[in-house]
Amino acid sequence: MKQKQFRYFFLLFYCPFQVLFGQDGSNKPATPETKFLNTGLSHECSDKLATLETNSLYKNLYQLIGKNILLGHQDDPCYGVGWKYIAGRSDIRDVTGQYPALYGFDLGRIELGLAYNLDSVPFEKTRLFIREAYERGGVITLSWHLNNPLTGKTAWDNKPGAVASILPGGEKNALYTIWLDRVADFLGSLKGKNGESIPIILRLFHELNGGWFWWGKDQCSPDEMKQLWRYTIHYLRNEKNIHNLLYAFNTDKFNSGAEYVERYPGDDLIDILGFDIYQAGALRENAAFTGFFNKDLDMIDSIALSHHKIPALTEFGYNGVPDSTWWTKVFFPTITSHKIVYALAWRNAGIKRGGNSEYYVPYPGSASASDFKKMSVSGIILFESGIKSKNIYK
Ligand code: BMA
Repeated sequence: MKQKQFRYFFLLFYCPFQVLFGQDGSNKPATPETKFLNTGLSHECSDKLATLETNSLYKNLYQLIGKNILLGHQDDPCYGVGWKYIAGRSDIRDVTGQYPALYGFDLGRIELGLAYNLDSVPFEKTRLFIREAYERGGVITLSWHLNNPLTGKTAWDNKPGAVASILPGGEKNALYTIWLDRVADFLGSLKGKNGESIPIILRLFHELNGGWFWWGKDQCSPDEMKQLWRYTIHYLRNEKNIHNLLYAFNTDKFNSGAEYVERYPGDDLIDILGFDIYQAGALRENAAFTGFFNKDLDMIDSIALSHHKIPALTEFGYNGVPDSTWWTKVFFPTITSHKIVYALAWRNAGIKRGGNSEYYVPYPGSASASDFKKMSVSGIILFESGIKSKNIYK
């Protein structure tokens, strides 16, 4: 590295690293939470029958609180801007030389017994990509944009009544149970080289404080939502014997702790507490976004730690990332001053039907590509090699 470049690198990363994280690279201040973290409590995940690898994933993620953040990307090996299903390809890898540390995929439409998900990704490919990601030491999270069981339309068909209809006694309970059987079949089929189940972070009923999905806040009562969580997890755990899951609860952006926990089903069910946020609409400008983002991160840190759970940024994005220094000026300083252990960027759909484009991580030549690459060498945010070195399943 040339002298000038090194100085720039030093100023950009080492100095903020020192300020934010201290000499030992830890950003844990000596708070009561920190003491709690060191007591050895809370190192078991919520499923008392979780597989060894699943429990290790939980313990190891817990240990990363305040130290590292796994950078994730939805559908990363499936497609990117201008390409689809090219072996070994990933927009994150094209820009940084490395795959992300965390991979998101979606199960939407698996409930119907279809071979493709709602974004046309074949489930066979998802299974293969999950296995490859796991072999590389990466972490996998699945969301589920399941259709509306009452109307048969999409997840965004938000007429009230669907949640009540699938609870025990409801007219669609039997149908929902078949849907869970199909999810369980898929989850149970995810095996590593030695036949062990691959641990998955299952993120159900996401953004439930919004009104856009059929499971949203205007479509059911808090009690109905809690019952649905309880029914679903009980069924997967106890009826289907699925024990390779950590469960993530997540809202959209939120205004208060009370709003956050209103539909929270309980510490015996959940492992990870997160929220989703996008730089868009009223939060389009960096200052507005950063203000809201900081406030929600502060709250998620304290809610998660008081429940002895793992805090995470379960989805984020700034479509197209038009600000060429957004990663190092906005994203990096904000997330590294908090305790989240992972951040999942949403999918690089590219140019969509109708001409709009959608992508949340850069591809080579896009506006924020070189800034993202700079961020990738901080050592704090983990990519492929960083997560591999953590041996997260051991
Ligand atoms: C949305 C968009 C949609 C996609 C959906 C589920 O945010 O990316 O195009 O179908 O997520 O992945």
